[in-house]
Amino acid sequence: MHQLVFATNNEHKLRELSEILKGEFKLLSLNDISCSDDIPETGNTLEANASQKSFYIWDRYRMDCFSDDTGLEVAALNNEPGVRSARYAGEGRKANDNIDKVLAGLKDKEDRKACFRCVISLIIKGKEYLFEGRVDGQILPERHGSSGFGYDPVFLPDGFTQSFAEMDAETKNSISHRGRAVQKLVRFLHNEYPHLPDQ
Ligand code: ITT
Repeated sequence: MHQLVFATNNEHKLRELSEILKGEFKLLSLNDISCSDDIPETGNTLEANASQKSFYIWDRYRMDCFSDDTGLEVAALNNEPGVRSARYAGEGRKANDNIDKVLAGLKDKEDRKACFRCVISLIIKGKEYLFEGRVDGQILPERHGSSGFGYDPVFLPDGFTQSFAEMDAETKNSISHRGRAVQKLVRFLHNEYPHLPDQ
């Protein structure tokens, strides 16, 4: 089975993608390749950050790899937190603080529309390909559920009655921003690189 390094320091993402890609690719974590660096993310867009993370690995390890950068975009907050989603409440703050800041910003606002956008940068044999996935929904007035991570407890995807944090992993992955971007990546690899060598 072909190996792909997933350039992320986020264990939740790693778990999600191991589940989605099982049977398709052997996923290697940064730990598996003995990389303990905190990979920089200094771009102003999801695309730039995803690229930066993938090339960080390609430049140093010359291994096929991918990374994703994800943002929650809330319409009434001028599409914030966006590219700053991980650090919305400040450097080193927790997901709970980020959620509190979004909820505070939406207090008294009627429009609670939001979306998650995920951009994946894939590098195969040194060439980069980008894939995007998006899911639209609403920010709930309070937290619901305890699965998932990040903003999941306050995100209600359109057409569903459960927040991402109330869904089982399979349901979230089938409709989520990351799940959709990964489906594109898998389709692309099957079509364009059907004979990647086993490693
Ligand atoms: P890496 O860059 O190491 O992959 P990160 O946690 O910094 O990990 P991102 O910059 O892509 O990841 O994500 C920004 C934040 O957006 C992340 O920390 C979460 O709080 C949130 N987030 C990302 N994906 C999410 C999801 O599927 N559900 C809920 N929140 C999510």
